[in-house]
Amino acid sequence: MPAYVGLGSNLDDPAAQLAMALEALAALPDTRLVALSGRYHNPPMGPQDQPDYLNAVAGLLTRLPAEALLAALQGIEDAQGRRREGPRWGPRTVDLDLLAYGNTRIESDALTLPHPGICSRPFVLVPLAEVAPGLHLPDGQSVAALAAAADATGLRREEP
Ligand code: ROI
Repeated sequence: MPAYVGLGSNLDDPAAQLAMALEALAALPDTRLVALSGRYHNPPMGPQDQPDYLNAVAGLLTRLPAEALLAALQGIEDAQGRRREGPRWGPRTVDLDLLAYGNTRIESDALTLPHPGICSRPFVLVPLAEVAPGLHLPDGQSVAALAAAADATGLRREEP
């Protein structure tokens, strides 16, 4: 199954946090890391009294069920010292969001797919469109069209 993961960090050397998380994604069982967007610097969405974020999107091919993949992502976050008791929308060492899992729609207590933040977050849409320009959300919306229409003010792609 193709799956897309949003990565974000704004604490403890974000570039190193993303690199570590990518190594962990590449090492997941029954999973291949097949695509990686550029890295985007951008100001925080939410409370502004926190450092800027580094965001990227990874494309996976996986045989893990969505719930197992989500649990694995949370395991990677925990291994990198993610604290969950901070303020809502506070700073984080690493955040791994399961954005889409094939065309699956899920609404359970544990998991909503596609991720409800995709459409409103330029720092998700723009890198997602980079790795999956032909992707459509289950409701038919084109990710490329959403990204082209997004307000990318403040989103700065890192030079390779
Ligand atoms: N803001 C940006 N720019 N990038 C993120 O990854 C991000 N993640 C979050 C909140 C706190 C909502 N803000 C963010 O979880």
